[in-house]
Amino acid sequence: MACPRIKKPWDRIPESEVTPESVYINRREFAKKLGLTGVSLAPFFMGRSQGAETARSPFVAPGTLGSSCTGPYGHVAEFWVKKWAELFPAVRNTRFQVKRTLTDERIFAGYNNFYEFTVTKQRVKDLVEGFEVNPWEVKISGEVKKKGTYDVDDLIRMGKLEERLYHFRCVEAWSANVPWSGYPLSQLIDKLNPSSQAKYVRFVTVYRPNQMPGQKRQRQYPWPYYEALTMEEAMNELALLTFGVYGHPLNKQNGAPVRMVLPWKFGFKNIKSIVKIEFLKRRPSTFWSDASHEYGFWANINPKFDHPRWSQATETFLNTGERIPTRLYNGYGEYVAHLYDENERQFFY
Ligand SMILES: Nc1nc2c(c(=O)[nH]1)N[C@H]1C(S)=C(S)[C@@H](COP(=O)(O)O)O[C@H]1N2
Ligand SMILES: [Mo]
Repeated sequence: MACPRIKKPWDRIPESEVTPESVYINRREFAKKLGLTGVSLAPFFMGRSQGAETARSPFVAPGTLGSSCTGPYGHVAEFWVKKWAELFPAVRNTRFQVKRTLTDERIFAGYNNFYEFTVTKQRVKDLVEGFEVNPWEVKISGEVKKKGTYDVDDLIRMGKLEERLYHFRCVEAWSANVPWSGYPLSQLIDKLNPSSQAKYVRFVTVYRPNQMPGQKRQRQYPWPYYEALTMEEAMNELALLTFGVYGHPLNKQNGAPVRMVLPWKFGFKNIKSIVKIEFLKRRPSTFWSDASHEYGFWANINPKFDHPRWSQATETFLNTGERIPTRLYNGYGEYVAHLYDENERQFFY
């Protein structure tokens, strides 16, 4: 069965927003810069034929890489590509702009934190192939009127899908500019009608050790992955319930079929492959704060407070390899600064 053709999202990005560097990446320069920062270069350049590397533009539309819509970088679930053909690509909300270029999808989708599969970022894309993302249901429970089990196909239609360019920042001090497709979580919450008792929202990732080798092998972690937000954070307009990336349904390695994107918080709050959303009276713990004292509940990005293992003053931009300054709340202070005290270390780890 042929793959539906996916419109390349960068077709829709106005010239003025994309610098020429994004169209042609000087790989050697990029490698050198990354090398200097201590990030391994291997992920981006290995495992592909050298000939193809030089011949092909760095942008490759998912779905053009292989016969089953799965390419080396774009493990898109064909089922959702077809089912959601009329929803993608979503119209871009131009209120959200990023500095610099968009990160090449082949880079962003080839360098993943998804510990359910492996801790080796460049290997996640290879291990997700057997991960089944349809059918997919999300259970809504707790202090909320419309409890129940929702098919993700119903969930995606409960809000108005849009595309947003967000700056994405991992606590490991790398960052990317990514076009996500989703709708504000607040649109779903409004429809679900939580009670006045609901003060926190908790999310849980799927538990499938047979499809997720890391859940079997890394027994030190409290699987399945779980995260949480205050109700105020969940209702903030930046909090995006996300179903797509680069103009198509999410790649499996990016958290298909549904994940959270919270651009003012470190990457680890951006929970992937969600199967449960709970409304709670009391603050629950989170996967990373239970796994390690190095991480806390808030995890807001702030260049002033260093993580025990990574300085947060600067970050490596995954596209050009540039070292760039980290911005308070990742540059989203106008939306979230009123929620926290930027001088309190507790808000950052
Ligand atoms: N379920 C789950 N969600 C997760 C993770 C994970 O290991 N498991 N890693 C987090 C971390 S540390 C980061 S940086 C981002 C990475 O998202 P990406 O691979 O789409 O860039 O996902 C976050 N969400
Ligand atoms: Mo991360």
